[in-house]
Amino acid sequence: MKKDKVLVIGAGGQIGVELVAALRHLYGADNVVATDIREAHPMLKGRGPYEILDAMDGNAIRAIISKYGITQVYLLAALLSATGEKDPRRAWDINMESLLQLLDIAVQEKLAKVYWPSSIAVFGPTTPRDNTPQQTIIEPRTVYGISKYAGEQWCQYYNLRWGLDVRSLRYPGLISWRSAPGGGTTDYAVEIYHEALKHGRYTCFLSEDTYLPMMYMDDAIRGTIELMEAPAEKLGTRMAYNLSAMSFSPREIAEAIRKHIPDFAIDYAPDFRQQIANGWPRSIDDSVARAHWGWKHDFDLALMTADMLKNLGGK
Ligand code: AKB
Repeated sequence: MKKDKVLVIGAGGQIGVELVAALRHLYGADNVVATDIREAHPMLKGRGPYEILDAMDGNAIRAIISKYGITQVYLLAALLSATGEKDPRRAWDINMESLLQLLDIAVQEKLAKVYWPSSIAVFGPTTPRDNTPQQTIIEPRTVYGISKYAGEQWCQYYNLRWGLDVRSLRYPGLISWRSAPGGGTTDYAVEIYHEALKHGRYTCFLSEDTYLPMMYMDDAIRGTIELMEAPAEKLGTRMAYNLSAMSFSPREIAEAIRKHIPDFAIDYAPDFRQQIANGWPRSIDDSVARAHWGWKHDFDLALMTADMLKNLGGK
């Protein structure tokens, strides 16, 4: 078993609950401290150390690092694209303040590694939308995207200036059955499975031909840990890596679900999230991650759909 002591901030969210489980498997339950601003998520209760923590409270972060002898931190707390547009200043404050606090603490406390997620939301309508490359025009139009792009540059700055080993991925929409997403534009791709099983129908808040890059949570968790385990000399960029698995539209995911639930019905009522999606890539070129540290996805739409429906209690 590995020696590090790991802190996960924002552990109660969609990625956190699954990442904590994977990290506890790798490092041992007692060596992974899960924290969130809320009471423990049921998947985190009684399974290892848990603390209530506000990601913007630097003193509280420092206290937990010293209490547990933390060597690595994953900072997952954030407001996502749709929630962010409802309160842009709050999204900026939460997303940036939590990162800047942690970067300073990481340098002062000489942490071995920091992980901070970025997103395809860094891209905007002026970015090439198909096979979006690692380096391209980046002019985000959501406050979430602006904060993620600024954060990427802060991560690179701390690496270049202070030698901090900080790593990051630009996640596409993430689809999971153990944990629910909250406040994203890609959330429809999780809701649709729940509604298909519960009601046999779903009203989608994006239009039928809106293609977005997506990934099954199993791949995302494995990719995150593989990036963190990769030898530092393999990482040719300290901006976040493009990461990709599949791209599909609401119409295509509905067709995949109909292979298991033939009378599943979908209709479309696009709302403000349509405009966010219209500014994002349709597909992502992640060849740099594949070349630098060997990234490879396992799940496509068909495999993911079968696994989602099986685990959510369907066929
Ligand atoms: C969102 O939709 O805001 C997130 C993301 C793509 O980062 N899922």
